[in-house]
Amino acid sequence: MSVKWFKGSSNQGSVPGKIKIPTTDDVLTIHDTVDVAVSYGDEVKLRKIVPDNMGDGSQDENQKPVFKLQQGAELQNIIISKPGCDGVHCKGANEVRNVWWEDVGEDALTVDASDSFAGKIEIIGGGAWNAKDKIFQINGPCEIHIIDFYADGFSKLVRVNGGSKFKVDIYIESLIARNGSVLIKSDSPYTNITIKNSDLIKVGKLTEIPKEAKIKKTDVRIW
Ligand code: ADA
Ligand code: CA
Ligand code: CA
Repeated sequence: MSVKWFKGSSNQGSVPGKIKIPTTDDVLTIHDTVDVAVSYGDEVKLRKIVPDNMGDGSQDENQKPVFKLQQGAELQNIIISKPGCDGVHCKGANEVRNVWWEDVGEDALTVDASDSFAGKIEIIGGGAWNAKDKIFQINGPCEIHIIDFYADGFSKLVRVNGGSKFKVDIYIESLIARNGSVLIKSDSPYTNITIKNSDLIKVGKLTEIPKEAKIKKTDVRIW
């Protein structure tokens, strides 16, 4: 099928409806992490990736990532099938467009940076379902943009690695998030959050962040 972009947020004054994961007839089973140096995924056609023997999708931390994006690499038009394993790892300055997680494994996407600034990680379009814990796990300083995204079922949408104190800028626009506990959790006082034009449906809390962290929100609708 050709790709239909998901445009987040209702902006209609009513609760946005549920959306379903797209389907495709292009299905590929993989047995090891796909290491992406430059780019992976077709311009228009969606491909579903089925990870085999790479982890069981539980909370076990030793599962393989489905994709590893090297510095500057991009990923587009992908469905990551159950069991999800350790999702997508981003080394830095990555673009992740129209990527769908059918059933999030240990987590969906990790910013796999340590001490040095990982640049801007852009997640545009796509969605994730059924995360037992986290969707976006940030393990190093970066700027992360989450735009036109759909999330249904999570403990945290974004978690800055527990106990970390690095600088992180989190920009969220046109998100629909439903059935979650906390949208953003961080222990870093250098957390800077912007959230615009988004709908939160049955989400327990917007943030768990230190008092020094900054948050700016406009047009956030809580249902
Ligand atoms: C847990 C764990 C971290 C890291 C993270 C992840 O938070 O404590 O060390 O492994 O998960 O990246 O999944
Ligand atoms: Ca984890
Ligand atoms: Ca993980």
